[in-house]
Amino acid sequence: MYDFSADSADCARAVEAGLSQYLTATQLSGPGIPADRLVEAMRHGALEGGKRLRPLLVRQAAAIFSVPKEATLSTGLAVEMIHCYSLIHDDLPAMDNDDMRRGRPTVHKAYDDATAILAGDALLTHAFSMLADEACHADPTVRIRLVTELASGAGAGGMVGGQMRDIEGEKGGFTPDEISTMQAMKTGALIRASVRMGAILGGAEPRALSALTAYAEAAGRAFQLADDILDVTATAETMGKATGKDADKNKQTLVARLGVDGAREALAQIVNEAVGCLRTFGPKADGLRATARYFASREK
Ligand code: GRG
Repeated sequence: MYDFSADSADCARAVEAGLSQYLTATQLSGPGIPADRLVEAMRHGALEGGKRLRPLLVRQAAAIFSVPKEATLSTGLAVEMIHCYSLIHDDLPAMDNDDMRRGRPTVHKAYDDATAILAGDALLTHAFSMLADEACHADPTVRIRLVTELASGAGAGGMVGGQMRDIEGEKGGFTPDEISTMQAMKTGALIRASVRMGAILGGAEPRALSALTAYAEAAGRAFQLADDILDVTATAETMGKATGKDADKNKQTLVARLGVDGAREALAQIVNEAVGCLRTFGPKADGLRATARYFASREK
Protein backbone atom coordinates (compact mmCIF):
# COMPACT_ATOMS: atom_id res chain seq x y z
CA MET A 1 0.00 0.00 0.00
CA TYR A 2 1.34 3.42 -0.97
CA ASP A 3 1.97 5.66 2.08
CA PHE A 4 1.82 9.32 1.02
CA SER A 5 3.01 10.72 4.37
CA ALA A 6 6.04 8.44 4.47
CA ASP A 7 6.99 8.98 0.81
CA SER A 8 6.54 12.75 0.87
CA ALA A 9 8.53 13.07 4.12
CA ASP A 10 11.30 10.84 2.70
CA CYS A 11 11.39 12.91 -0.50
CA ALA A 12 11.48 16.20 1.44
CA ARG A 13 14.41 14.90 3.53
CA ALA A 14 16.32 13.80 0.41
CA VAL A 15 15.71 17.16 -1.29
CA GLU A 16 16.78 19.12 1.79
CA ALA A 17 19.99 17.08 2.06
CA GLY A 18 20.66 17.33 -1.69
CA LEU A 19 20.15 21.10 -1.80
CA SER A 20 22.39 21.52 1.22
CA GLN A 21 25.08 19.42 -0.47
CA TYR A 22 24.92 21.17 -3.86
CA LEU A 23 24.44 24.78 -2.72
CA THR A 24 27.97 25.34 -1.43
CA ALA A 25 30.76 27.60 -2.70
CA THR A 26 32.74 24.55 -3.87
CA GLN A 27 29.87 22.95 -5.78
CA LEU A 28 28.81 26.29 -7.30
CA SER A 29 32.26 27.41 -8.35
CA GLY A 30 33.08 27.97 -12.04
CA PRO A 31 35.95 30.03 -13.42
CA GLY A 32 35.72 31.77 -10.02
CA ILE A 33 34.38 31.12 -6.54
CA PRO A 34 30.99 32.66 -5.63
CA ALA A 35 30.87 35.27 -2.88
CA ASP A 36 29.79 33.91 0.51
CA ARG A 37 26.88 36.38 0.55
CA LEU A 38 25.49 34.95 -2.71
CA VAL A 39 25.75 31.34 -1.50
CA GLU A 40 24.14 32.26 1.84
CA ALA A 41 21.23 34.02 0.09
CA MET A 42 20.73 31.02 -2.23
CA ARG A 43 20.65 28.72 0.80
CA HIS A 44 18.23 31.05 2.61
CA GLY A 45 15.85 30.89 -0.37
CA ALA A 46 16.16 27.16 -0.98
CA LEU A 47 16.63 25.40 2.35
CA GLU A 48 14.13 24.72 5.13
CA GLY A 49 10.39 24.71 4.91
CA GLY A 50 9.28 23.92 1.36
CA LYS A 51 6.87 21.04 0.81
CA ARG A 52 9.08 19.78 -2.07
CA LEU A 53 6.03 18.72 -4.08
CA ARG A 54 7.62 19.06 -7.49
CA PRO A 55 10.51 16.62 -6.76
CA LEU A 56 7.85 14.30 -5.30
CA LEU A 57 5.95 14.41 -8.61
CA VAL A 58 9.18 13.59 -10.51
CA ARG A 59 9.75 10.62 -8.19
CA GLN A 60 6.14 9.39 -8.40
CA ALA A 61 5.91 9.65 -12.19
CA ALA A 62 9.23 7.81 -12.56
CA ALA A 63 8.01 5.11 -10.12
CA ILE A 64 5.40 4.07 -12.69
CA PHE A 65 8.34 2.89 -14.82
CA SER A 66 10.15 1.31 -11.83
CA VAL A 67 12.87 4.00 -11.71
CA PRO A 68 14.46 3.90 -8.22
CA LYS A 69 13.81 7.07 -6.22
CA GLU A 70 17.56 7.80 -5.88
CA ALA A 71 17.80 8.04 -9.70
CA THR A 72 15.25 10.88 -9.72
CA LEU A 73 16.99 13.10 -7.17
CA SER A 74 19.13 15.30 -9.48
CA THR A 75 16.07 16.03 -11.62
CA GLY A 76 13.99 16.76 -8.52
CA LEU A 77 16.68 19.11 -7.20
CA ALA A 78 16.78 20.93 -10.54
CA VAL A 79 13.03 21.60 -10.57
CA GLU A 80 13.08 22.61 -6.89
CA MET A 81 15.90 25.11 -7.60
CA ILE A 82 13.73 26.65 -10.33
CA HIS A 83 10.73 26.76 -7.98
CA CYS A 84 12.78 28.43 -5.21
CA TYR A 85 14.19 31.00 -7.64
CA SER A 86 10.65 31.82 -8.79
CA LEU A 87 9.51 32.35 -5.20
CA ILE A 88 12.51 34.61 -4.43
CA HIS A 89 11.79 36.76 -7.48
CA ASP A 90 8.00 36.69 -6.95
CA ASP A 91 8.47 38.07 -3.42
CA LEU A 92 10.48 41.11 -4.61
CA PRO A 93 8.99 44.61 -4.24
CA ALA A 94 8.71 44.86 -8.04
CA MET A 95 6.46 41.79 -8.07
CA ASP A 96 4.33 40.62 -5.10
CA ASN A 97 6.29 42.54 -2.45
CA ASP A 98 6.11 39.95 0.34
CA ASP A 99 8.02 40.03 3.62
CA MET A 100 7.49 36.42 4.73
CA ARG A 101 7.92 33.10 2.93
CA ARG A 102 7.91 29.65 4.52
CA GLY A 103 7.62 31.32 7.92
CA ARG A 104 10.84 33.31 7.51
CA PRO A 105 11.81 36.70 6.06
CA THR A 106 11.93 36.66 2.26
CA VAL A 107 15.42 36.76 0.71
CA HIS A 108 15.30 40.48 -0.16
CA LYS A 109 14.25 41.23 3.44
CA ALA A 110 17.03 39.11 4.93
CA TYR A 111 19.61 40.49 2.45
CA ASP A 112 18.64 43.14 -0.13
CA ASP A 113 16.90 43.35 -3.52
CA ALA A 114 20.03 43.02 -5.64
CA THR A 115 21.24 39.98 -3.68
CA ALA A 116 17.78 38.36 -3.98
CA ILE A 117 17.75 38.90 -7.76
CA LEU A 118 21.21 37.37 -8.07
CA ALA A 119 20.40 34.44 -5.73
CA GLY A 120 17.37 33.65 -7.92
CA ASP A 121 19.45 33.96 -11.10
CA ALA A 122 22.12 31.62 -9.73
CA LEU A 123 19.54 28.99 -8.64
CA LEU A 124 17.97 29.15 -12.10
CA THR A 125 21.32 28.66 -13.80
CA HIS A 126 22.48 25.90 -11.48
CA ALA A 127 19.28 23.91 -12.10
CA PHE A 128 20.35 23.33 -15.69
CA SER A 129 23.85 22.39 -14.64
CA MET A 130 22.28 19.67 -12.41
CA LEU A 131 20.47 18.22 -15.43
CA ALA A 132 23.49 18.43 -17.74
CA ASP A 133 25.72 16.53 -15.30
CA GLU A 134 26.07 12.83 -16.04
CA ALA A 135 25.17 12.06 -12.41
CA CYS A 136 21.62 13.01 -13.46
CA HIS A 137 21.32 10.24 -16.09
CA ALA A 138 23.88 8.14 -17.95
CA ASP A 139 22.26 8.76 -21.37
CA PRO A 140 22.98 12.25 -22.81
CA THR A 141 19.82 12.05 -24.96
CA VAL A 142 17.73 11.73 -21.81
CA ARG A 143 19.61 14.64 -20.21
CA ILE A 144 18.92 16.85 -23.25
CA ARG A 145 15.21 15.95 -23.12
CA LEU A 146 15.15 16.90 -19.42
CA VAL A 147 16.84 20.24 -20.13
CA THR A 148 14.37 20.97 -22.94
CA GLU A 149 11.41 20.03 -20.77
CA LEU A 150 12.47 22.16 -17.81
CA ALA A 151 13.36 25.14 -20.02
CA SER A 152 9.96 24.94 -21.69
CA GLY A 153 8.07 24.72 -18.37
CA ALA A 154 10.06 27.47 -16.66
CA GLY A 155 10.48 29.92 -19.54
CA ALA A 156 8.55 32.52 -21.55
CA GLY A 157 5.98 29.98 -22.75
CA GLY A 158 5.59 28.61 -19.21
CA MET A 159 6.14 29.98 -15.71
CA VAL A 160 7.85 33.28 -16.60
CA GLY A 161 5.29 33.97 -19.34
CA GLY A 162 2.49 33.21 -16.87
CA GLN A 163 3.94 35.65 -14.35
CA MET A 164 4.00 38.34 -17.07
CA ARG A 165 0.35 37.63 -17.90
CA ASP A 166 -0.51 37.76 -14.18
CA ILE A 167 1.06 41.21 -13.86
CA GLU A 168 -0.87 42.41 -16.93
CA GLY A 169 -4.08 40.89 -15.49
CA GLU A 170 -3.84 43.06 -12.39
CA LYS A 171 -4.99 45.96 -14.58
CA GLY A 172 -8.30 44.04 -14.84
CA GLY A 173 -10.41 42.84 -17.74
CA PHE A 174 -9.22 39.22 -17.97
CA THR A 175 -11.85 36.72 -19.13
CA PRO A 176 -12.17 33.42 -17.20
CA ASP A 177 -10.33 31.69 -20.08
CA GLU A 178 -7.50 34.20 -19.89
CA ILE A 179 -7.23 33.59 -16.13
CA SER A 180 -7.05 29.83 -16.73
CA THR A 181 -4.33 30.26 -19.35
CA MET A 182 -2.33 32.53 -17.04
CA GLN A 183 -2.60 30.05 -14.17
CA ALA A 184 -1.77 27.04 -16.36
CA MET A 185 1.44 28.83 -17.34
CA LYS A 186 2.42 30.46 -14.05
CA THR A 187 1.80 27.50 -11.72
CA GLY A 188 0.80 24.60 -13.96
CA ALA A 189 3.76 24.56 -16.33
CA LEU A 190 6.33 23.59 -13.67
CA ILE A 191 4.02 20.89 -12.27
CA ARG A 192 3.54 19.58 -15.83
CA ALA A 193 7.31 19.62 -16.42
CA SER A 194 7.92 17.75 -13.12
CA VAL A 195 5.59 14.88 -14.07
CA ARG A 196 6.88 14.73 -17.64
CA MET A 197 10.52 14.70 -16.47
CA GLY A 198 9.71 11.72 -14.24
CA ALA A 199 8.18 10.01 -17.26
CA ILE A 200 11.21 10.89 -19.41
CA LEU A 201 13.51 9.35 -16.78
CA GLY A 202 11.35 6.23 -17.05
CA GLY A 203 11.56 6.08 -20.86
CA ALA A 204 7.78 6.52 -21.22
CA GLU A 205 6.24 5.73 -24.62
CA PRO A 206 4.30 8.60 -26.30
CA ARG A 207 0.90 7.26 -25.20
CA ALA A 208 1.94 7.01 -21.54
CA LEU A 209 3.59 10.44 -21.73
CA SER A 210 0.42 11.98 -23.08
CA ALA A 211 -1.77 10.38 -20.33
CA LEU A 212 0.69 11.66 -17.71
CA THR A 213 0.67 15.12 -19.30
CA ALA A 214 -3.14 15.19 -19.04
CA TYR A 215 -2.87 14.12 -15.37
CA ALA A 216 -0.29 16.85 -14.71
CA GLU A 217 -2.37 19.59 -16.33
CA ALA A 218 -5.40 18.67 -14.20
CA ALA A 219 -3.22 18.34 -11.07
CA GLY A 220 -1.76 21.78 -11.78
CA ARG A 221 -5.26 23.28 -11.96
CA ALA A 222 -6.14 21.54 -8.70
CA PHE A 223 -2.98 22.88 -7.03
CA GLN A 224 -3.72 26.45 -8.11
CA LEU A 225 -7.39 26.28 -7.10
CA ALA A 226 -6.41 24.91 -3.66
CA ASP A 227 -3.89 27.77 -3.37
CA ASP A 228 -6.65 30.29 -4.20
CA ILE A 229 -8.99 28.71 -1.61
CA LEU A 230 -6.24 28.74 1.05
CA ASP A 231 -5.57 32.40 0.26
CA VAL A 232 -9.12 33.06 1.51
CA THR A 233 -9.48 30.43 4.27
CA ALA A 234 -6.04 29.90 5.86
CA THR A 235 -4.15 32.09 8.30
CA ALA A 236 -0.81 33.69 7.47
CA GLU A 237 0.65 31.77 10.42
CA THR A 238 -0.29 28.37 8.97
CA MET A 239 0.81 29.33 5.46
CA GLY A 240 4.07 30.96 6.53
CA LYS A 241 3.29 33.84 4.12
CA ALA A 242 0.71 36.59 3.76
CA THR A 243 -2.85 35.52 2.88
CA GLY A 244 -5.83 37.50 1.55
CA LYS A 245 -3.57 38.82 -1.21
CA ASP A 246 -5.92 37.94 -4.08
CA ALA A 247 -8.79 40.02 -2.64
CA ASP A 248 -6.36 42.87 -1.83
CA LYS A 249 -5.29 42.95 -5.47
CA ASN A 250 -8.85 42.38 -6.72
CA LYS A 251 -7.67 39.22 -8.52
CA GLN A 252 -10.31 37.44 -10.56
CA THR A 253 -9.87 33.89 -9.21
CA LEU A 254 -12.38 31.01 -9.42
CA VAL A 255 -12.95 31.47 -5.68
CA ALA A 256 -14.06 35.06 -6.26
CA ARG A 257 -16.54 33.83 -8.91
CA LEU A 258 -17.85 30.61 -7.30
CA GLY A 259 -17.41 31.30 -3.58
CA VAL A 260 -15.41 28.97 -1.31
CA ASP A 261 -17.98 26.12 -1.35
CA GLY A 262 -18.38 26.25 -5.14
CA ALA A 263 -14.61 26.33 -5.55
CA ARG A 264 -14.27 23.27 -3.27
CA GLU A 265 -16.76 21.37 -5.45
CA ALA A 266 -14.88 22.35 -8.58
CA LEU A 267 -11.63 21.24 -6.91
CA ALA A 268 -13.05 17.78 -6.13
CA GLN A 269 -14.07 17.42 -9.79
CA ILE A 270 -10.65 18.42 -11.07
CA VAL A 271 -8.96 15.91 -8.74
CA ASN A 272 -11.25 13.15 -10.10
CA GLU A 273 -10.31 14.22 -13.61
CA ALA A 274 -6.58 14.00 -12.75
CA VAL A 275 -6.95 10.56 -11.15
CA GLY A 276 -9.01 9.39 -14.14
CA CYS A 277 -6.05 10.08 -16.45
CA LEU A 278 -4.06 7.38 -14.60
CA ARG A 279 -6.50 4.51 -15.17
CA THR A 280 -4.15 2.49 -17.41
CA PHE A 281 -1.23 2.50 -14.96
CA GLY A 282 -2.33 0.27 -12.06
CA PRO A 283 -0.93 0.45 -8.51
CA LYS A 284 2.43 1.94 -9.56
CA ALA A 285 0.60 5.24 -10.11
CA ASP A 286 -0.79 5.27 -6.55
CA GLY A 287 1.78 7.96 -5.63
CA LEU A 288 0.47 10.35 -8.30
CA ARG A 289 -3.13 9.52 -7.29
CA ALA A 290 -2.33 10.32 -3.65
CA THR A 291 -0.66 13.62 -4.56
CA ALA A 292 -3.65 14.79 -6.61
CA ARG A 293 -5.89 14.01 -3.60
CA TYR A 294 -3.43 15.75 -1.27
CA PHE A 295 -3.65 18.89 -3.44
CA ALA A 296 -7.37 19.09 -2.56
CA SER A 297 -6.94 18.39 1.15
CA ARG A 298 -3.76 20.30 1.99
CA GLU A 299 -3.97 22.87 4.74
CA LYS A 300 -0.87 24.88 3.80
C1 GRG B 1 8.93 35.40 -10.64
C2 GRG B 1 9.58 34.09 -12.70
C3 GRG B 1 8.69 34.28 -11.58
C4 GRG B 1 7.65 33.42 -11.43
C5 GRG B 1 6.78 33.43 -10.28
C6 GRG B 1 5.70 30.58 -8.72
C7 GRG B 1 5.32 31.95 -9.10
C8 GRG B 1 5.70 32.41 -10.44
C9 GRG B 1 4.70 32.76 -8.25
C10 GRG B 1 4.39 32.38 -6.85
C11 GRG B 1 3.11 33.02 -6.47
C12 GRG B 1 2.18 31.99 -6.01
C13 GRG B 1 1.93 31.99 -4.54
C14 GRG B 1 1.65 31.13 -6.85
C15 GRG B 1 0.70 30.10 -6.42
C16 GRG B 1 1.24 28.73 -6.52
C17 GRG B 1 2.54 28.54 -5.85
C18 GRG B 1 3.70 28.45 -6.74
C19 GRG B 1 2.60 28.39 -4.53
C20 GRG B 1 3.84 28.06 -3.79
O1 GRG B 1 4.21 26.73 -4.04
P1 GRG B 1 4.28 25.63 -2.89
O2 GRG B 1 2.99 25.62 -2.11
O3 GRG B 1 5.42 26.28 -1.99
O4 GRG B 1 4.70 24.34 -3.47
P2 GRG B 1 6.52 25.60 -1.02
O5 GRG B 1 6.90 26.73 -0.10
O6 GRG B 1 5.89 24.43 -0.30
O7 GRG B 1 7.66 25.19 -1.88
